Amino acid sequence: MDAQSGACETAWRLSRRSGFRFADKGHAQPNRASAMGKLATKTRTATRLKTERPRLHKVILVNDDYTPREFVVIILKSEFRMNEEHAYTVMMTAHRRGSCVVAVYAQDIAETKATRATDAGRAKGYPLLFTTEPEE
Ligand code: TYC
Repeated sequence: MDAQSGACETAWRLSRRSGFRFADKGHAQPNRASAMGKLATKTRTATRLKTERPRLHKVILVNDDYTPREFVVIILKSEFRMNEEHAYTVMMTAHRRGSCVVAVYAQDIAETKATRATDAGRAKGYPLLFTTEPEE
């Protein structure tokens, strides 16, 4: 890392934490010099750097006619760290309504969990399906 990008990185961190405004432009203004002709003012334009949080992604449980209810509950408990009551409620919501949001995570975690849970069903010969989609 060169000296300039190091300074830029530091400025970025500071501005994220504190909202500190950094002056990035300085212009001498000779037209506003004093009567003495020796003093000049400077205009500083502040730049606030903004970062957006990555969108969270929903993991969605999709109903089917073949996967046993008890198996769905086992997967929800093991892969999504749910207790029995919560897992049963989510399973029954998908059973009755066709699908149910299980949880929201960062995209890579949502996709990994959906794949692992779907694969666990497939390993037993069930068509159990978990999908993901970005939150609004
Ligand atoms: N509908 C399944 C049954 O009656 C149970 C089930 C519920 C399966 C939810 C999948 O996402 C699901 N055996």
